[in-house]
Amino acid sequence: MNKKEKVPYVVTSKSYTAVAINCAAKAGEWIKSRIGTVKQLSTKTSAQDLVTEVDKGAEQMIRKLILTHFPDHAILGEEGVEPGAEASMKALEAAKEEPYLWIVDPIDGTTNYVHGFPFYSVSIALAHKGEVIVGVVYDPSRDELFIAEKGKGAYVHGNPTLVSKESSLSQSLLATGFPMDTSFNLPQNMAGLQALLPKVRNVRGGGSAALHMAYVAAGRLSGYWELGLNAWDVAAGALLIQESGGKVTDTEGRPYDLAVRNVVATNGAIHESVLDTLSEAEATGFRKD
Ligand code: 2AM
Ligand code: CA
Repeated sequence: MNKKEKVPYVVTSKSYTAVAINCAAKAGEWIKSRIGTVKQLSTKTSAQDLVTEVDKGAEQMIRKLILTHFPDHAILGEEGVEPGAEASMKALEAAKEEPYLWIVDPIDGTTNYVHGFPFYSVSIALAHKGEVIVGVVYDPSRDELFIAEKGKGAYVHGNPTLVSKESSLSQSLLATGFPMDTSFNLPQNMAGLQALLPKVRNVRGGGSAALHMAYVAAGRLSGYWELGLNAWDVAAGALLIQESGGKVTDTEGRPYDLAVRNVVATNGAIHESVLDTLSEAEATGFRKD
């Protein structure tokens, strides 16, 4: 090698999980410090689909940090992909075979963030050949950091997380979301809500998929379902739930993988009941043709 050629400095011997935690904590603190200061509110696919300069700044911060430690890893971040379902699916298709792929949502729950409703999160996952091996969800409002490592369990505040024990829908507290796509996903999700609500204790719609999934992992929710999500909303939360003893599939019961957009995530015990109810209500979000 030419002696004068500049070789970028790479910090070695830092674990993937440590980097994920560092990124989530740093970005989360910065996001929180900027709450109420959003200057440029832009819309993506519709007037409801919001993005701010804070989303973009946080993603940049996370990208830089990841690449400082792992310059040859790939990164799929919400703000690096064109808006809309098709672009998301294409970006994932192109990236999912990468040996190491970081999947980043700098703010999951941007609408809440913009309104000062304290239920939003930073979601960071690392997939190895398509399988999620690290998942971190950070809630800056409560300073709660949820961490999962494949095969090693999941933790919040250093304590292991465990899904809840409810075994029937009538004892269950569920959460869902209200999709942006008003032509198909929204009416489908509303049909699911209509069918599930009378059977359960109640349903919450907090507005952050990743945080809802972290709550399922921690036993604060019995289950969660939503249609039309993206890989960055779900990847970290899925590992948290699996490592806490719960179950994550698509709405037709197929095992979770990075391409799953219609998600059912539960404590395991109520999983079949949720799937059956959605199926009976024809509310799985899969077109019949
Ligand atoms: P976001 O805040 O990162 O956009 C709430 O129902 C969930 O849906 C949130 O996790 C939110 O993530 C996500 N969401 C918001 N807009 C979306 C869109 N256009 N397509 C898919 N998911 C969306
Ligand atoms: Ca986001």
